[in-house]
Amino acid sequence: MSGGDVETGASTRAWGVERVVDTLLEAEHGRHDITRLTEEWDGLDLGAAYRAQRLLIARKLASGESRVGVKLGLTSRAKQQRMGITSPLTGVLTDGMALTAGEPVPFGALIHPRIEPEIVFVMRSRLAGPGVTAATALAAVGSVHAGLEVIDSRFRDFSFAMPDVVADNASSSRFTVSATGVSALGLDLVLEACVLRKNGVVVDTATGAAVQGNPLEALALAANDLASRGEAIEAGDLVLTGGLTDAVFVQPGDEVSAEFTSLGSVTLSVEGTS
Ligand code: OOG
Ligand code: MG
Repeated sequence: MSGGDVETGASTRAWGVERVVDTLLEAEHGRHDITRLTEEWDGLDLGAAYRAQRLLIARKLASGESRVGVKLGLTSRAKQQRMGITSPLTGVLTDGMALTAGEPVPFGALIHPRIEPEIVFVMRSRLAGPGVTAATALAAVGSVHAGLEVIDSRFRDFSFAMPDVVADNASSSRFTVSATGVSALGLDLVLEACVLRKNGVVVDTATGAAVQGNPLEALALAANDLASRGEAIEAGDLVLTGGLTDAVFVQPGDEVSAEFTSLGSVTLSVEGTS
C-alpha cells in the first residue's frame, strides 16, 4: 500500500471509531464472528462505543434503511447474569431488522442467532429525558405489544465487554412485534406473564417485573440514558424493553413463541429444515 489515502481494509488502519464500525459491518455482512475490540483498542471506552454505534447506524441509514425505534439491552437479571454485564444499554432499531408476521428468521444470513421475548411499546408521543419517570413514560405510550428479538452478537461466543456490545448496537439483528397492541392503561405490566417455548416445549417463563422491576421503568431508563447523549424517543418509535429471559439458541427449522397474559402471542420460525 503506497499511502494512507488508498487504504481500505479495516485491518490495516489505526484504531478509531471508523475502524470499529468497519470491523463490525464486515463481520455482519461476511457472517463471521470477531474477538473483543476492547482487547485490540484500549481507547474503546463507553463514549467511543456510543459514537461507533451512531456511525454504524448512520451507515445503515445511508444504505437505505430507516430508523424505527430504540432497543434496550441487559435490563433483566437473567440477561445480565448470562452476559456478565450489570448495566443496561441502548441501541437503535431500523426497518431492515423488522420481520413481518410469517417471515422466517434468515438463518443463513446470521452468525449464531438467539431469540428472546420482549415487551414492546409503540410511542404515541415524544419522550425526552432527563427526569423521565415510569408515570411520565406511561403517558407517552400508545400501545403495548408482544415481541421476539433475534440477537446475533458479532463477537465470538457472545463474549464482550460493555463498550464492545454498545458499539455492536446491543447485538441487534432482527425483531418481530405483534400486530395488535393493547392499551397500557389498566394493564399491570409488572405481573404480565410470558411463557417462552421452543418447538412447543416451555424453555423459560418470566413476568414483566424481570425488566427493571417494571417495563415502564425500562422505558424511562431508555429516555434518560438517551438524553445523556442528546437523543430522545420519538413519537411512533418502537421500544424493545429488553429480553425478559435468557435468549435461546436456534437452528434451522426451529420455532420459538412467546405467549403473554394480555399481550397475545408472537412466533418466529427459523428458515430451513432441522
Ligand atoms: C446483548 C443484547 C441484549 C437484551 O434484550 O438484553 C438484548 C446480548 O445479549 O448479546 O438485546
Ligand atoms: Mg433484546
